[in-house]
Amino acid sequence: MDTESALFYRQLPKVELHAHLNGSVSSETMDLLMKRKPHLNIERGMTAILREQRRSLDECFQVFKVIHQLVDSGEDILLVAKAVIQEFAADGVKYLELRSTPREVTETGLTKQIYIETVLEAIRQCKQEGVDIDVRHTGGISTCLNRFLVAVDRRHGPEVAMETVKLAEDFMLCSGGTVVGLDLSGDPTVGHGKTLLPALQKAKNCGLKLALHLSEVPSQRDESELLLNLPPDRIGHGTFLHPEVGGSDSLVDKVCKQNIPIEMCLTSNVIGQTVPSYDKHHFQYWYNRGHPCVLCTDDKGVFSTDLSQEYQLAASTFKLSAEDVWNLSQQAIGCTFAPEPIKQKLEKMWAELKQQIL
Ligand code: 6MZ
Repeated sequence: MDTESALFYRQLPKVELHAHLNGSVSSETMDLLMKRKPHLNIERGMTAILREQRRSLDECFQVFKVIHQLVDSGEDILLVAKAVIQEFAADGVKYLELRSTPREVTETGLTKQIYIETVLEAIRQCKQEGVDIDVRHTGGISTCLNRFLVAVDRRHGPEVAMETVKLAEDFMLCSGGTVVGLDLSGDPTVGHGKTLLPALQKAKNCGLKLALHLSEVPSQRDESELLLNLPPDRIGHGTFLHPEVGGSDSLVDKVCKQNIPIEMCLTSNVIGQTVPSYDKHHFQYWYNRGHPCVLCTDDKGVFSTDLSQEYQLAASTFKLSAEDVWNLSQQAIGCTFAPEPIKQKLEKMWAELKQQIL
């Protein structure tokens, strides 16, 4: 099939491993939330950035603060989580690991416990409504298998991180396999990962998989050295790990020796200006080394994108053939935190769909 056709990317079965819930809310859902809360006077331009626009990372983080005002109750979370899952499924995502930072809001009665329960309820409802993997899979259906990573916001410091890990552990034990890991995210210019090491180590010891944002900005070199010793199970962004951009051979060695997959979000990095242009994206460096790279959206709502567009962008920028694109999406299966039988099911699905799509 033609790699310039948008249909090819939509039909391509995909795995999404780096999607922040509140950053993934679509403009349609935002409209609903704005209608529910007219007194906040929030307009569309405050919750999303157009593809052509550029912002500082700091400005991007301001957008999340606005969105958090709009999504502040259990009811809102159920609405956005269901919509986000359905949108990923409609975009051809067959397996989704969603991540989100549990919040408490006294005025609405939202607690961190309720927050996570509500995301899990959204996942359950989507499954019941058929937005989940179909064991008897036949090609062409919009199905999506969902997992959840509990996120630690680095800005909140070590105590909150430890509390969040305890919560994540409890849910890992009682969610029937839906809570699989822990994400470390938040404004990378704030705080230092060394203070979070005990919490991250505890998470690892209790069996949570670790997906850590690493070297999203240049100043995180020492932190990355430290956190790579854990080691994490996947790296978010990893923009400044390699020596050509101020990283180091030692960082690259650690990543390669431990074969840690890197989640890459092209549009997010270019809009947020941590990468100057698509053709300078670090995807090229790691892809050329044969290292596992997983294309992801990061915040599809905030950065006005979807996973199909991210694959199309990578293909056109780095001159990937249809076969290359297919292999890239299939390789992501091995990078999921899913148990082996699910991975095998996904592999089977990819094999069946390959006949029809390639
Ligand atoms: C680091 C990011 C991020 O958790 O409320 N987040 N952290 N780097 C990024 N690159 C742009 N994009 C999103 O989703 C929003 C939260 O995800 C993290 C931030 O902590 C943000 O507040 P949730 O669902």
